Amino acid sequence: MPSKVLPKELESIVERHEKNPIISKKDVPFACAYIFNAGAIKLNGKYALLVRVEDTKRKSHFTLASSDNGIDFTIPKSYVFSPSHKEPCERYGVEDPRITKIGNKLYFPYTAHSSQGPAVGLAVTTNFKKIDRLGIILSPADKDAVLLPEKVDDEYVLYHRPSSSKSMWICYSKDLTYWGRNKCVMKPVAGSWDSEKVGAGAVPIKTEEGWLHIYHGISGNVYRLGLAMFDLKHPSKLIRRSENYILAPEKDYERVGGVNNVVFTCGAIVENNKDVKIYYGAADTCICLATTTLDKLVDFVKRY
Ligand code: BMA
Repeated sequence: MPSKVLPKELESIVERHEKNPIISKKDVPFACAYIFNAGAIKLNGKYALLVRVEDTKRKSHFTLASSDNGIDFTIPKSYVFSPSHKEPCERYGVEDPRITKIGNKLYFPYTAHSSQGPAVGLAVTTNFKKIDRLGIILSPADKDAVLLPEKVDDEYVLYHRPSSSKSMWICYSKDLTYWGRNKCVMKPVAGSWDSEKVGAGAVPIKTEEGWLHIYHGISGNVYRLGLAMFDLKHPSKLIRRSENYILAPEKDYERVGGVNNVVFTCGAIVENNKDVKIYYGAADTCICLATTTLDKLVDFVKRY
């Protein structure tokens, strides 16, 4: 039997914003090389992006872009978070923050880089004015960590990718410091768009059907985005996974840059009317916006 075709209208269930890239180097009021992969959060009606800025020494820091409409962002003249001189694991920079709100706290795991390889650091804030470091929570080589927005059975839940495994793993903690019960939850699929590595993307979105992940997959050095659904009560249980990707590098700004052929997300925002804004780094050079609806994403992961 021939394979099922993907209907034409589903080729683009996410729509690129006409102003893409919505943030690029020209919008940054200080010298930098690139601005990309951003954690995203909407607080009191305002949008905030914790964006990775690579300086001209090739070290990444975070700055905080803010916006009233989620499209036009302003960037302050300073970093909000930089590699700590006291932390050997951050010698080469801090990268790819993913912001999760739990209660009134904003937690952001990030990738810390050093000669040891990537490791996972965790920080917490309420308003980004004062940020507390909770330290390196996963030793090298590990990255692509994202915290679930709710505790499950009174434990925090973190998805991550140990570099040796190329797969997405889960671990749990009662105090955000000590993490355990590691388990592999989603592997690359041979011959597919995510055949080489898979890792977390945006903070998982709670739906009636489960935790919806917009994750990244790599194949042939091309980074694309796809969907997976995990069980609400047992977040280690993969229920569904889209065979088709939802976003791939096609536009010039996604195909050519610091690293070619990359679309990579660290954050999406679900509006009250269930519209979804996916913020993504393009070609490790700039920040773009793609929009869709939660219904479309859930339907897609169930059927395609
Ligand atoms: C991943 C991460 C991302 C980056 C991507 C493409 O491994 O390091 O920060 O956008 O590679 O270079």
